[in-house]
Amino acid sequence: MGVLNVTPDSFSDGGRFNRLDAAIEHAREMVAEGAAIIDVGGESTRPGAPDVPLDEELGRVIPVIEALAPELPVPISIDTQKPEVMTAAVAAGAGLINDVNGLRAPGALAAAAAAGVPVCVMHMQGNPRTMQAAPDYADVVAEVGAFLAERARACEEAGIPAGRILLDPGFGFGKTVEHNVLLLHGLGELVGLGYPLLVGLSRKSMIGALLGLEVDQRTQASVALAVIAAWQGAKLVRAHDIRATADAIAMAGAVSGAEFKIRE
Ligand code: 7PJ
Repeated sequence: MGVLNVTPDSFSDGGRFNRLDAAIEHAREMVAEGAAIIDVGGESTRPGAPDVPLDEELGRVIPVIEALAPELPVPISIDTQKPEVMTAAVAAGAGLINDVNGLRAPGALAAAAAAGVPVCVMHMQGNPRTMQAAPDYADVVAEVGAFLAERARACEEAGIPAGRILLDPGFGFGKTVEHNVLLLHGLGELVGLGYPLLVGLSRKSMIGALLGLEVDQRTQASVALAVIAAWQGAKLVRAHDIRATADAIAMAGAVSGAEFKIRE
């Protein structure tokens, strides 16, 4: 899943792709490099980011989705927490709803169910403004797992079929570096919930904290984290550096496939 930020303030590409032409060009490039989904987001969720008004978010994402949907050979996903944006984005051609808030906003579950597309529900402790102040867990893997199981149940009760639900542990969303590391180490437990897992580790601050690298220096470490996640069973990896990530997880897939064949 290639990240297409259309925010003026997104932390990892500095808002370079906020203009329509540049956004379309970047999406094409990511598809050419191996992206299977393009994730369009108009609401920065970096720690401390201000809330984006509905009209402004719609104005950022809808023109991009309308331009991309007819020409891209892959589905477009909409990264939003707002039910109105989910509905409008799917009407404009988006084929997946990606909500870092786990469809917890009033009306989000109903909007996603009515849209009739797959959803990704992510775990976050707190909200983007405050989440990094004091993340706290007794057992991060168990607590994130329980939350995701509850959200999957809520989705199914709202009428979203199990086969259209993806889960995401939400790396960096209300988690310390240690929480993120423990969560990735224990990812197999979340795979066991029985829904495909999506992970987003690309360029995240845990890499900065562990290696002392700036955002534009985190490609190699991001690729390593993507492989670790894929090796443990994650089905989708959200990333900025597509060629490197796609090649690396293809290698992980080739080797895990070989193991499967030998056992047969
Ligand atoms: C994620 C996301 C993630 C999902 C962002 C960033 C922050 N959606 N949107 N998972 N992260 N599903 O890219 O660093 O981890 S925005």
